[in-house]
Amino acid sequence: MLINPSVIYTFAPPKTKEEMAGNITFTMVKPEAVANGNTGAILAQIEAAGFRIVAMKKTQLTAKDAGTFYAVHSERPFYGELVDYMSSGPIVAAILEKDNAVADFRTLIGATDPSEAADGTIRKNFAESKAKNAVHGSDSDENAAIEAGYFFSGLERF
Ligand code: IDP
Ligand code: MG
Repeated sequence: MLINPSVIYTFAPPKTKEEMAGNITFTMVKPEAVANGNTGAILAQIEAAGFRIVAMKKTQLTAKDAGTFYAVHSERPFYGELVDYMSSGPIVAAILEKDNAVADFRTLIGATDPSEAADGTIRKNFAESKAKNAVHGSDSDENAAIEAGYFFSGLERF
């Protein structure tokens, strides 16, 4: 595409039509699942369920990063434990695309507490505990867009 001088360009990440339609969600494979060698099996289950990986990276959160990401939980009693845990080792972050992505991904991962998660869900298969529960999944289209933007620029989305 040629640069059009009559258009004002910004560096805001461009939204794909799938994002505009709310068809993305954001996930992390959490530290214990990465450390236990379950990243590949979890990603395979995600792809087998029909999600397309739009962006992905392995990184490690600082306590500040984790605190910002989970700021909505800052008044909860488990916040300190959550921040320590989520910054304790590498995670794998990804943007996922599918029709009805947020709700379908929540179904795929299962309940927060793996003892309450349905059979076959990712948390039932891989989580260690309510805190170390293998994966994150966005809880709304709005938060999916915010979380995806926290980790990935427009240049990292394909
Ligand atoms: P979610 O991940 O299923 O959306 P949230 O209630 O949003 O669950 O909590 C965020 C994360 O905080 C959970 O995935 C889990 O890692 C941790 N967490 C939630 N509740 C507890 C708890 O009661 N004890 C310890 N950790 C918790
Ligand atoms: Mg949540």
